[in-house]
Amino acid sequence: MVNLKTFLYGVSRHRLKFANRILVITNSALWSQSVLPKSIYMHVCAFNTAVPARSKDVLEQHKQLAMAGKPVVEDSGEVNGSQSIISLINCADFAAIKHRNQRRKDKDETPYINHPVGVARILAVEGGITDPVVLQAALLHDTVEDTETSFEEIEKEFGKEVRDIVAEVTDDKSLPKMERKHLQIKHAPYKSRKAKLVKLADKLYNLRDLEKETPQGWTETRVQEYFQWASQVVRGLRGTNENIEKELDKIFKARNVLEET
Ligand SMILES: [Mn+2]
Repeated sequence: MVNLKTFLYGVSRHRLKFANRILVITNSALWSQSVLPKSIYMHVCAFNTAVPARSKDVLEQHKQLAMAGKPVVEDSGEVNGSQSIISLINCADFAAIKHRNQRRKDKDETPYINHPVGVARILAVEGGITDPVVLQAALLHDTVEDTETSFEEIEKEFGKEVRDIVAEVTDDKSLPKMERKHLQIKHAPYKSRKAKLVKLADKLYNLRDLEKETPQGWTETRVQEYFQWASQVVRGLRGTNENIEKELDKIFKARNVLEET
């Protein structure tokens, strides 16, 4: 979704002042009610092409209206709500297809898709997150790391904002495992807020899984080391979502790995 900050940032890059203009605010875009200069319009359009909730037809309609100097007003939040639901269903479907041959490491070999869906559930239900972009990224967060999916594919299907979050939470698989784990600790504090949310929910899901059952082939030491490592990553993600962090702390406390902050 294009928010006010993103839009104004785009406008400021063109060094134009919108102070005296009326902006029509819709859920996904802001449009000047006065005639938009073509360059600005194209810039706004560029932002919007990254919004999966906007179909090409709608964008074309907006373009025609803006070019004719007419305001672009979308009639109700209903449309945008439906668009968000559609984009979430699309993400869930995409992720289900991508992960179709993967299983979790538990003894029942649970289908892998349970994990991304569960991460999105933690964010929505426990974290109170309703931002569709964050929920979309949660559903897709392991597709590039663990399946044959490219960032380009994610961007084409779901837009740049979703791609960027997925990229932030994707480990570089060309690096050795220990190095990747170390980098997660090191980079955590510098992630965007949206990426931090996905990472927190991902960790909570995985730790709850570990609490339930030791994966096949794991020793107790390996499990304990995982909790230890996870608490160090989470340390860099703190101050992002109170509820999810509280749930993580319960687990860390029980395992005696709570980091002093
Ligand atoms: Mn994950």
